[in-house]
Amino acid sequence: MSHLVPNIAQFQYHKEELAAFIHFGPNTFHNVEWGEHYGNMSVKDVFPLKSKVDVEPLMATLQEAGFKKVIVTAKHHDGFAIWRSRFTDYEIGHTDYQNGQGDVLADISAAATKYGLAMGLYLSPWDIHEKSYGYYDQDGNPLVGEDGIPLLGRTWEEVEQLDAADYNTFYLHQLEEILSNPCYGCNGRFTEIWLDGAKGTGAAAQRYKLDQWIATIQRYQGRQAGYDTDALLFGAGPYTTVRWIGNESGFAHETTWAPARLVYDDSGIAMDIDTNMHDHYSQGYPTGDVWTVPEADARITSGWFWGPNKKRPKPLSELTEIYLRSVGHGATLLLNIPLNDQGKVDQDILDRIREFGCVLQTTFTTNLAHGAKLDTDSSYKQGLENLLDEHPWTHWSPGESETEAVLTLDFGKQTSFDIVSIEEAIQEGQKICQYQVDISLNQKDWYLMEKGTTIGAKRLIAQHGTQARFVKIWVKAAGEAPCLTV
Ligand code: FUL
Repeated sequence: MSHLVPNIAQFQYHKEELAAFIHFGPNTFHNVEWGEHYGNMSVKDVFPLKSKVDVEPLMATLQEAGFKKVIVTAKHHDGFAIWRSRFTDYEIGHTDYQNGQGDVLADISAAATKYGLAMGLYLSPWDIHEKSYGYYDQDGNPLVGEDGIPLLGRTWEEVEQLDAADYNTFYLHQLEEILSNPCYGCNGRFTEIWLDGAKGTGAAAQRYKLDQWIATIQRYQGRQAGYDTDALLFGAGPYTTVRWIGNESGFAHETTWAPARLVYDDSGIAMDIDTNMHDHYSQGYPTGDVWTVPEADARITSGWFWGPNKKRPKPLSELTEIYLRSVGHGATLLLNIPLNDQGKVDQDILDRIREFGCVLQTTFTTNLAHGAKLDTDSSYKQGLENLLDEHPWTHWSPGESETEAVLTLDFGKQTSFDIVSIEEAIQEGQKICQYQVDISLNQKDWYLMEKGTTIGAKRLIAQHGTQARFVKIWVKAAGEAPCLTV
């Protein structure tokens, strides 16, 4: 049976687990959170920072805490470009930032490169400021209604011909401007592109030519450009390889599958993906057509952007809960860290990131399984050591016809631990649909620690100060052998 498996870039992202978002732009200076048009305000007032951003402390802290990537809002919905864009005046070169000579995206890129953090690009498709957004004729009359349907019974071809300025071309130019410039990205590379689908109600209708955008992205950042992998794509319709988890709290559902299904139009063309979204969770499907990394985005403060009343970092306990319910539910965690109006990160936020990293390191540095005796009830015991070698590519599964497996760990004496971590060898596909973990002091009386459904890239079962000598892990895959790794 052949399986849907992640591509190398997806596999790596699953294993990296942690990425940081950086939201920074006009909203940072005006205590605004979302979708603002700054009206007639001069561009110098829209973005008033004069001195260079100071982001090296952030990169150093993230790197030390175990984060592997930063995704930066080069342009948010307000349309302001934090890089030097020659396609608009609404950009950093028209402000007093470093006397009009500076470039925030280049500064952030240099700092990320220095600390070896990969970079992702957030370039909002919805652009409130750009005049070409939407469809208008030479005289400024709308060609498409707010419902997205062409007015006066025109066809889309007619609308596009009459459209005075084409937004898709504008967006493509900006994309190309960033992706072709080696000053942007980590050593000139972006490994993930975030095509945010958010758009305000009442905003002009605009169709996005995803095919063209994606071809451009991969031409500069994918295998075509000589890299080993294509760039990961968020919000890219049928091309999506990283999917939204369905909420902004950083929580993946208890049952989270990586596969999603393609959605076709009447002529059989794939238009989008169906991620099985219910009640603010995209759960994915046990079988599907496309592997998608479930990415749980969350905020370290209460907002995406910094502001005087939204700058307090969440308590450590909340961050660890987010980690357990994102990474521990088979997703990756994309945690937002806002830059403040001085172009740096508040010290108490930096401290919280550091504490978070320390908790992760102290929790996971000692793998008690290393000193334990590992056994299975399966007749196929060969390769069990692969579950202890810390190597993500090696794995173990029971005999081919066995759809269930029981693993037992014996620590030799009563032992205290906090977390049981189970990983599926997702390079063979995601198959496990049920698990149960029991603990015992004597191998006769067993106590249920937890039972549930999916494992995926990682399942974390946390219970502070658990005391046991034996741990029994039972997993079941649908119709075939489960495959585990560490
Ligand atoms: C959303 C946006 O509307 C928010 O402002 C933020 O950027 C978040 C990460 O994505 O769709």
